[in-house]
Amino acid sequence: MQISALSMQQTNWTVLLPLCQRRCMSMVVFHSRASQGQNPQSFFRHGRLVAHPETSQRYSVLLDALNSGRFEIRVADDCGLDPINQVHDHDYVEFLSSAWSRREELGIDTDEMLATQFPRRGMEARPSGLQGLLGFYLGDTSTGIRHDTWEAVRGSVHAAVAAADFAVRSGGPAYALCRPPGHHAYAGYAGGFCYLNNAAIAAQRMHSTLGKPVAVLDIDVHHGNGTQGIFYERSDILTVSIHADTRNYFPHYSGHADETGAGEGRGYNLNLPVPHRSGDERWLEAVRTGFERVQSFAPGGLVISLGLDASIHDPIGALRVTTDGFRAAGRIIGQFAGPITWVQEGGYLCEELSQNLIAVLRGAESAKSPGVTPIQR
Ligand code: Q9C
Ligand code: ZN
Repeated sequence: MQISALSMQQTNWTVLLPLCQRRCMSMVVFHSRASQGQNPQSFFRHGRLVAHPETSQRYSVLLDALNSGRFEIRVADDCGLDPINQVHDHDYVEFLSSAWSRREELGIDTDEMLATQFPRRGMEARPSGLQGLLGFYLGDTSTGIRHDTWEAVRGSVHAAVAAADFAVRSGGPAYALCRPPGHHAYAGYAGGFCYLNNAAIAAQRMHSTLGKPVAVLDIDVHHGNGTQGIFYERSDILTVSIHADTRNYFPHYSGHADETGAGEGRGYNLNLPVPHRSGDERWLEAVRTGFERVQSFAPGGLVISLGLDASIHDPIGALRVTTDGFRAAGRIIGQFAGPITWVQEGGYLCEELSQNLIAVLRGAESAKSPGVTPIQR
């Protein structure tokens, strides 16, 4: 009798738990068709002109993977310019939205406008001419302006904001298939394939809708320098970045452990650089450390800058993370008890790109948050 009572109890739990997880912890995906646009042609790698890695094929490949994985997929609504203006400088937004229409000022016929001069320290004047403005607002040569750049980067923001709003409303996780990526974009300029900082915009959005502190955890292989810069003097949005050591790696001029925030924000930025060629073990140790900092901050919501370019197979990566490593990272992060907005950052075409995305998202879905019992949620 006792034995059958016990087995009844166990049967109930094993039935209830997966049901509840499916209802509460399954990921909803948001994207915009505008991510099909903006196909940059020029990319200088070590001074040589090569094919640009940040193409719309990334969007198709990732969307196909999510479709095959039977995720719930929704097209994001247009959230307008307000969420962008909450994070970015108005003069920069004005430049991005109007630069293509001014192209004739360059006096050449072109399908892509690139910067060729960049202001250095001590050169503070804002020029009025278009060529000067390109150098003023585009941080490097990887971020050209094309006919559909503005539309594509806005679409990326729509996905991020729709996902952030869904996560806050449902209390669960949402994934934004943002493309172009965003985490290298500062308040006032583009860089590293990024124009508008989707993750920062999502974090600011969650901050306003929740009325609580928010954390950003960045696991892209590159330092999330734009996100760090945007929130550097704030204590209500924590920024944590795990990335390949930047002493000899993009973005080159930031990403070190001694960058801890300034003013009010002192102590609210954490950089966890890892040595080049690090594999799962070393990387996951940093992910755990970063996640522990997030938990100790006790935010109301969490944004993940999800780069997949820490992969051992990434064409421009510097680390050696495997598909199992990504799944394990998902399981760590999925323990967070509040709303999570996953924002796609880097991760470039390679055979394993799709499976790494599915692994991290499934890992997160399968994680049990210790503070939340199935019956409460
Ligand atoms: N010779 C993201 O993953 N590499 N951006 C520049 C210049 C830029 C990566 C190399 C890498 C940017 C979102
Ligand atoms: Zn990256």
